[in-house]
Amino acid sequence: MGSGSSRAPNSPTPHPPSGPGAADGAAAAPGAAVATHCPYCALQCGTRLHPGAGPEEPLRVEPDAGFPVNRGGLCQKGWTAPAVLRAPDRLRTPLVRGRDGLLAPAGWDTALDAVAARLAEIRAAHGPDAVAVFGGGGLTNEKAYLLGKFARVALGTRMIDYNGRFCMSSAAAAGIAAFGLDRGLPFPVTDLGEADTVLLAGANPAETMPPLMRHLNKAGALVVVDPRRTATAERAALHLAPAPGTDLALALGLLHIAVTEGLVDEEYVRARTAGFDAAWRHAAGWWPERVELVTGVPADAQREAVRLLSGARRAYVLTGRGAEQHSKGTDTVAAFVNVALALGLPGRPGSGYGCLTGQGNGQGGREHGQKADQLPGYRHLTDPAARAHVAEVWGVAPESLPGPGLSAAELLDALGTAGGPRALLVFGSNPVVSAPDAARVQRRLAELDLLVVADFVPSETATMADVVLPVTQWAEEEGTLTNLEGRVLRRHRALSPPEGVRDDLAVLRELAVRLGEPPDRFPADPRRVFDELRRASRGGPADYSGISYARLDAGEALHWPCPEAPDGAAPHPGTPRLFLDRFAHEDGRARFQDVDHREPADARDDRFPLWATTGRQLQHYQSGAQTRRVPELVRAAPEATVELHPDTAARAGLAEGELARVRSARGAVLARVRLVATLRTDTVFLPFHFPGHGRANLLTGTALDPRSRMPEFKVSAVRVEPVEVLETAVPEPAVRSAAG
Ligand SMILES: Nc1nc2c(c(=O)[nH]1)N[C@H]1C(S)=C(S)[C@@H](COP(=O)(O)OP(=O)(O)OC[C@H]3O[C@@H](n4cnc5c(=O)[nH]c(N)nc54)[C@H](O)[C@@H]3O)O[C@H]1N2
Ligand SMILES: Nc1nc2c(c(=O)[nH]1)N[C@H]1C(S)=C(S)[C@@H](COP(=O)(O)OP(=O)(O)OC[C@H]3O[C@@H](n4cnc5c(=O)[nH]c(N)nc54)[C@H](O)[C@@H]3O)O[C@H]1N2
Ligand code: SF4
Ligand SMILES: [Mo]
Repeated sequence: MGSGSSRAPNSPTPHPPSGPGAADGAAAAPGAAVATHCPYCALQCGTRLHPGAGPEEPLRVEPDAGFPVNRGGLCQKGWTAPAVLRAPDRLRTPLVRGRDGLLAPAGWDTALDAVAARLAEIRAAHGPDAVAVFGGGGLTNEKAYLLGKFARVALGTRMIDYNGRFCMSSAAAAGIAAFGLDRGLPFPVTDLGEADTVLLAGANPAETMPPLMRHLNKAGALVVVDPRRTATAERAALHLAPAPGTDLALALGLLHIAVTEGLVDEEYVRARTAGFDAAWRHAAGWWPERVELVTGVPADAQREAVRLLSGARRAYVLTGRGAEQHSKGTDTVAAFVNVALALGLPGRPGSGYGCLTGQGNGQGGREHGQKADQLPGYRHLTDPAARAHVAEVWGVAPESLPGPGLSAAELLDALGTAGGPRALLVFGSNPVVSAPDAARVQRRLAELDLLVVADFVPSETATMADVVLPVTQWAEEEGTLTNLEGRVLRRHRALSPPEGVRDDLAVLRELAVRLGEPPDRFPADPRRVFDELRRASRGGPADYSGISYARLDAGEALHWPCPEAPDGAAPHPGTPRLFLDRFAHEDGRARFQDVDHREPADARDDRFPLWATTGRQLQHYQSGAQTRRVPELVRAAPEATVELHPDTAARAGLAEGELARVRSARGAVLARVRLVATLRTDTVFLPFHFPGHGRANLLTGTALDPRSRMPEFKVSAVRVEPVEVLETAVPEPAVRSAAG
């Protein structure tokens, strides 16, 4: 991997000097490199794509040395991303399920007419909420915005949510409660390199955001909180390995130590916060030895963590999915934020709290209205002023906008049930693999009258659909994404899409027009959609009104909020660092939150004596729909695995490389045993990137966080057992039959 080796020695080129023709949406001149960004995670590493002179020539991607987030680095997924553009099974024509139950190629008009007609029928028979929409945090800002508008205006449904609910929603809820605003990192990534101490709670960036490690390696001490000794933990000055689901107790304990050892920044707490006393009431009961009993983290290690943070001139507390994906994820993040507040970190230059947002547009995707309770600009759907503003931009009556609907897991679980949605449109997610209790989700999808999936590969969800719509990929389209530090970035078109493929914006427009919307209301040109998004976001918490394609193409680094400047005034420079003077609550103060520890939804017993936790490995991205189509990545990580301590494996009668069955109260997974001597003996780990019987989500449950509605991906009670080879030939779970 090119860790910096490909950095041009003395040419920090501005990013992005748009490729030829890029700005007007035409494909670049043959062979010319185009500046764009990696299609995968929220780091949004800057890249240059060399399209090659013809369709037979290899596509080559290289890191952009001038982009500060990755500075010439890329991970293995980024280097190999072009392979998905030419995946042999790439979708190139719409597919419609026929009377014989099989998906068959169809023309665009046939497919779109059929979808629109079925949607209209279902709506007429069962009301607008019978049609649901499921979006994704990988969609550009323009797509996420238009998808939300499509649901609220063209369909008139309350039922829209997206996979970000499964991602950073607990951190978002805790951040809004604490600071009055949710921007994953309220400071640029590069600030992290100046830190003396960084505490990472439940994040493994050495595998999930490798170029971020360049910044973290420059920092002083890393403190890693993870039940596993991950590649990130290997680089830490201190590794705390709590049992899965016990971070809340640990964070309460850290606050306890800060208070009892006199390390609280009292001046800061007095001047900039509220609610300390209520938070302390609970933390007072979490002395280090009690925390050790619950978490397994030695009392001395807890004290050392607090000393490393409080003794630092500049320090950060960061959370990842390991702390957040719990039925108490919001309270867990709140407890870590409480620690950061007690030590006076948030809103101080060179210090702070942040959440490492995950998906390519995980930040922008949560701001522009594909969320159940939200309107563009991170506005709230129940706020009358927000409804009036957005309705005016959309040219509809505020009363016509539906209210909030169900959250992602609840929405999926309602599909096809009495009174639940009868049709679902999926844009940018593969819930058959990635949703909790996946077998149940699969059964619900099979109950629908109509499932429509827009994708560029036949994902596990697409292969269940009645209609599949083939769409463009990153290198074939224009748009914007907002990375984990709230910086808005341009995606540039470098290639013409294959014939027969349309982009998501065009698909939404075509469907809206067929549902009777005026064509002007659903522009398909990304620049026009972005200009409308700017107006819709104006005055909201995530204000993009001062951002334009022209400013971004000129290489400006614009972090929201970036309001439009009054006539004649200099353009707003954007806001790389938030909260330096005040937090976003009306009184300017941050809030300590009053939280206490509680147990996970599952309990261990004789039948299920182990904790299973789930997450990621370096080579694969999410449900694997994309990376399982890259030969180099598949060779390195071909199949589902389960990490076990050698003693745990021995007790179960399993050895390295054997096939294990991991079973929870929901279902069972087949996975290859990997022995990991540094793992806790009460914990096993499965990546969730694999399909079929290898799906980690056959184990997970639908217990939800009461505030964020986040499922409990990170703790399930399981047992592990050997599998006789013959037994593995069980049939795959049911697929859909003919269209209804
Ligand atoms: N290679 C790769 N990179 C990715 C992605 C990918 O799929 N693959 N996806 C992107 C996305 S969308 C996201 S959200 C990010 C996620 O990035 P991360 O948050 O870094 O990823 P995870 O592996 O889900 O979880 C991080 C760690 O949490 C630990 N963990 C499990 N349970 C607990 C617990 O109870 N407490 C604590 N403290 N830790 C626990 C796991 O052992 C794991 O090492 O990655 C992004 N980058
Ligand atoms: N057990 C367990 N489950 C988890 C997690 C975990 O840690 N453990 N993590 C959760 C998290 S953090 C996340 S973010 C989710 C992610 O899980 P998913 O939502 O399934 O994410 P992806 O696999 O990225 O699926 C995106 C799909 O949309 C397609 N796609 C990509 N870009 C576009 C586009 O622009 N338009 C359209 N129409 N399609 C597109 C891709 O080809 C792919 O099929 O998984 C969650 N599930
Ligand atoms: S770290 Fe993320 S954005 Fe960067 S190359 Fe890897 S997957 Fe792409
Ligand atoms: Mo995510």
